Amino acid sequence: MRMVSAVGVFCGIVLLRIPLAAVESQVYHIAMEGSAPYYTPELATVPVGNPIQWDNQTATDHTVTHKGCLTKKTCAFDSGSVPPRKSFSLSFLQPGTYPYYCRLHPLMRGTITVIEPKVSAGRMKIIE
Ligand SMILES: [Cu+2]
Repeated sequence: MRMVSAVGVFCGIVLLRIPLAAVESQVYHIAMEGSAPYYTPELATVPVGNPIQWDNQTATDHTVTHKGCLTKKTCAFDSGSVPPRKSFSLSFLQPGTYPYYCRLHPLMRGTITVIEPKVSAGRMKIIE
């Protein structure tokens, strides 16, 4: 009986570790929608290194354009037109706050905040 319990506890630990590893590299999805707030979530916080993907769930084209691309400062990303049912992905952004909008519909606005790995490292310490 003791052997069975020990195996059960061991398997439990292994199973807990698999989902944690999956969360680390998880794609962060932002939906493009036809009504406010248009980009859902409108304010997104993503740990550095996590890919970010915008999914166009509407019937028209949209863009994901960093504000700096229009102000001629740093242009961190500009998707170009993303057709219906298509996506735009970013694999890496430096930590910082990135306001963005749709070139075709300037009312569509969102903000991505990419945070330092310290935050997720802190979470790992609590779990272990
Ligand atoms: Cu749009």
